[in-house]
Amino acid sequence: IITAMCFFTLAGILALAMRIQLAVPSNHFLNPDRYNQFFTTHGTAMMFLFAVPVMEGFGLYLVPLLVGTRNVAFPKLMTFSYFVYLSAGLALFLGLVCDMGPDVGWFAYTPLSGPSFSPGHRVDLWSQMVTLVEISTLASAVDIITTIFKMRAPGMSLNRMPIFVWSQLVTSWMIIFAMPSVMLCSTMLSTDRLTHIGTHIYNQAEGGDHLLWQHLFWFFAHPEVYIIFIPAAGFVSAILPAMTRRKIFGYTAVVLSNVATAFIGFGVWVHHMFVTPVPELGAGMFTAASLMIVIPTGVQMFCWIATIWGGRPQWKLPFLWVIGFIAVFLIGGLSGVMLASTNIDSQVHDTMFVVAHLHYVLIGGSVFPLFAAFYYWFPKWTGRYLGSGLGHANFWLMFIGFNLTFWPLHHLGLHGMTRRVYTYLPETGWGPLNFIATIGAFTIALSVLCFMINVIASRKRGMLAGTNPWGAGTFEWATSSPPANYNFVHPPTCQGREPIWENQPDAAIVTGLRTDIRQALSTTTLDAAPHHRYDLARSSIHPFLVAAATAYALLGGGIFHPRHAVYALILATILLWIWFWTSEKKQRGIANLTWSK
Ligand code: HAS
Ligand code: CU
Repeated sequence: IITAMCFFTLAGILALAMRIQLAVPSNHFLNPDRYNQFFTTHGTAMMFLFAVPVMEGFGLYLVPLLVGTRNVAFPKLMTFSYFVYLSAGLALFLGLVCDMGPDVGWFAYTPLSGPSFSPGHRVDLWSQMVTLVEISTLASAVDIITTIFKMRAPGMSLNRMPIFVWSQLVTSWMIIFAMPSVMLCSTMLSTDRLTHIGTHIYNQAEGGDHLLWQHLFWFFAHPEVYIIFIPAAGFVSAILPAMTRRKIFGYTAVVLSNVATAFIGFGVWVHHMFVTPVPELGAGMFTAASLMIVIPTGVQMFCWIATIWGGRPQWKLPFLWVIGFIAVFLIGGLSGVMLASTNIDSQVHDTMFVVAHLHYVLIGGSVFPLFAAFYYWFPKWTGRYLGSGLGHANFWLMFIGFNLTFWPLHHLGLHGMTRRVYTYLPETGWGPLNFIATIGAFTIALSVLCFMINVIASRKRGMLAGTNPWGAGTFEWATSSPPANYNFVHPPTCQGREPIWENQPDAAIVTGLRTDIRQALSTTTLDAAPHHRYDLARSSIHPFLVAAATAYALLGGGIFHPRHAVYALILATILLWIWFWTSEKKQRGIANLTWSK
């Protein structure tokens, strides 16, 4: 989570530079080449290195606590995933510093990103870091799914799982189907580009197809936007019950909406390609699917509103951020509905209108809930509240700054201002609105600064929060704050969807798990009946070494010479062999646990 926030800050600084460049017409703060590198690195970092990883970070941290277990299923895999992710992020930003920042947009369309239009190593680095970061994302997704399916507290059947856990489950499954698509297309881009391999997969002149790139990329990238939004919606569903003193309205409807969003989300990708030659009937199908996805999102929205309506809302900071989210995301969702129409889209595609839409949904739909999550779970991490004064400054500066920055972009887009062009002429009349947007961007930066100061100041000196500061009903608050490394000495059992509220005073706890080694209880997938004791991995250097070999394989092989990939593969095989050879025996037979009342 912290690493993702660092990438968020770096990408944010790039955005400020772009906004300075666009503040007035015919500006020369950034030259066109630098501008191209900045917007590409900004988009790449925000989508690949911030938004998805930060949500997975929350998943890896919170899922074990929420399902009442001691750890994630595969701690070593998580370590591997982290270092692969870190190396991908460092590669991107080191590249930028060395004037090797990618400059073809975060969706890197071929043939622009192919060898003939983008010689040099900028795109090589980009495509390999994308593959690398998705290896990490996949590893985390596998870890989260296994933890959810096999390690829930006894009694936590699937229909009692907290909605945040559901959202992580759905998201992780989406990752498993979406990420291979982008890994495939970025690897094929690399083989097209590498002179030693020299395939022509996207090369129209040699019988390849450059539109194949767009299909494979958007088949990943559209689901990706819901991979970011669904966990954020999970935050909202987790926070609202505690803030309104009631259970979520329409649990089943919310869960099924998430599942439906995941399914429909794989059937809308062509709405990013309406201006390519797609057959009219096909385009119509994708418009229909894009409109259909509004239904599950709308169902969730109305369930949240009903929860607030029927509860006793407490205007604390996490709740304020949730309200901000509902307002801002609604606007972004509605511009999405407009874009889903081929007629409108063919007019505003590639203009600032799309930029306005994507920031309303991404910042509104995931950064606002993310801040709600920070204010809500900070006491879990530190035992202290985040300060209220700086918290309110953080919220209001963000809310005002955000709308100042991105509302004008709707108008600019409708007036024809295209995205990804480094400047514009004074005669266009776009100056004043752009200037307002730049002021807004700096207001957002100020807001994030307030947040950072708040975190640093509150970490040691914030108001003490106690074990269950919000009076919430889910298991993460059933242990001390901050929790010990093993979360629970005696893991709890579960008798309802909000177990702290619903468990009888004599509810059983799990005893008999060893405390001298990392041991957890494995339960059955549907009903979470105790099954066996499960010894978790010990601390180990191997995941780090395998991650380093993986990074070397992709970056060395893709940027310098394919032979590096071969060396790295041999190295990684040896390292993996040692990893598995030295792993502890996992199962210790069927559980003979004592249950104490
Ligand atoms: Fe989007 C482009 C359509 C949701 C993110 N989207 C993007 C890009 C990003 C992004 C990053 O069809 C740009 C990528 C790039 O770099 O080019 N989007 C939609 C639709 C929805 C939607 C229909 N998007 C998201 C979410 C995102 C996200 C969530 C991230 C978190 N988006 C598009 C289209 C494009 C696009 C086109 C391509 C544009 C182009 O030309 O490039 C929906 O999921 C939104 C549903 C939510 C709501 C609000 C709540 C619902 C209620 C129910 C009642 C509403 C009704 C509608 C009945 C709608 C309250 C009434 C309709 C009226 C107009 C009044
Ligand atoms: Cu889309």
